Amino acid sequence: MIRFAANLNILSVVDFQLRVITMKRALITGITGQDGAYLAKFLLKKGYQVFGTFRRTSTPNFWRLQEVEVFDQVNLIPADLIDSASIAEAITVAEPDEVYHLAAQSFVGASFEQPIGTGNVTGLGVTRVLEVIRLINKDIKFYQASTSELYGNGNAHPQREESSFMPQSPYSAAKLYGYWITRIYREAYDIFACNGVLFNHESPLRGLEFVTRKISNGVARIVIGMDKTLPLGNLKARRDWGYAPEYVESMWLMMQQDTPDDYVIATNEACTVQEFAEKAFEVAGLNWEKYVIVDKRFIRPLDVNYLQGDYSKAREKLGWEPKVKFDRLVEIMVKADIDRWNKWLHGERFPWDAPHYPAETRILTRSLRM
Ligand code: NAP
Ligand code: G4F
Repeated sequence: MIRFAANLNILSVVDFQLRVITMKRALITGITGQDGAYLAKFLLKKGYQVFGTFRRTSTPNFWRLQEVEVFDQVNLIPADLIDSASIAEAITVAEPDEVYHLAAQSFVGASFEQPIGTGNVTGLGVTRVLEVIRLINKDIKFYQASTSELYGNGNAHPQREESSFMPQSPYSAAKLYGYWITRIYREAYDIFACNGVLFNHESPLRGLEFVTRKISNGVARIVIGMDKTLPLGNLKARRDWGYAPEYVESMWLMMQQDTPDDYVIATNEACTVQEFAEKAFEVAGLNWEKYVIVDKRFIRPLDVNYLQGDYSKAREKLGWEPKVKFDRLVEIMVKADIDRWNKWLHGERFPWDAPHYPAETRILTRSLRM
């Protein structure tokens, strides 16, 4: 089927026809999140027509798409993971070749406060998407955003694809269900469905409640004199921290293979939260010990102690390799937040202070309402 694509650079009629016929269509659930924004940018560069689901919010939430400068190139479809009909609508409207399922209640801390909601969205939400694919078009490829949290505390490290799972939170229990339902749909219905078991990946687009961004933003606020301390929880937790823009490439690579499979994506290096704080304050020329305090409100009822991923399979089969390592990652994040706060001091808005739904918002539904 020839599909119309609004963002084509048309050089000639032949070129137009070739490109329109071959242009792949991707649907990203959770396009407003950290990974969603980077993946949208990545896929647009690859020549995809990109569709993404978003939730209606009282304040617009498109700042990440604006920050990576793709907002006017993506097509947005309203959908919520607790609403199967809206997922069916999104897949019907987008007619995707590939679905990247990134949407989730993704904050482990919040999953202890809302365990049932997290199970519904982060767990059952996966089945809702897979069911629509099974019923509408089994040729659609499916990527599930699985997580290193699945490993919990039950393993030696580094963890690899065959390591056992021992979830330690309602979030990771829900993700474990998502992991297995993905494999079950692959085997039962022959759907191209794969799990990317991604270890922590961070960036200046990371949500403020996650520890890395909380630290980089906290350092920036201390630098400009807004705060005097940075309260944190478990400083001893070890994570394998990578750079989000590189991790989204692995998602695409998994979807281009001849057969669907599951892959660990990581850096194979692990550092503690304390080491992240030490390095972050060092980037700003400060000594962390003067500012970091432990506040028990940020200590979880259960926590994962040590995550370090062995990405050998991804390197061998996908040719994927991380380039940005720990020190550089911390530097990128701290410098970005200091830059944002300095701009704010000079009267500029923060990127997330989007004032209204911009006029160029391309919202699609079958019963177009705008
Ligand atoms: P994120 O920034 O928190 O983005 C989550 C996305 O899900 C947002 O677009 C959010 O929409 C959407 N969402 C939440 N609840 C929803 C619902 N009920 N219906 C529809 N959409 C909903 O997360 P991320 O860091 O980009 O991570 C992407 C995925 O990878 C998540 O599934 C996460 O669990 C998983 N993962 C992340 C990491 C990591 O280190 N970043 C590692 C392993 C796995 P709003 O913007 O409206 O909130
Ligand atoms: O930054 P975090 O909240 O990330 P966490 O729990 O590792 O989860 C992230 O990575 C997972 C992949 O492994 C994803 F699946 C998940 O969606 C999410 O993206 O916490 C990291 C560590 C934890 O051990 C936490 O207890 O930092 C510790 N920590 C210490 N003080 C803190 C704080 N975490 C937060 N959020 N805030 C603190 O003040």
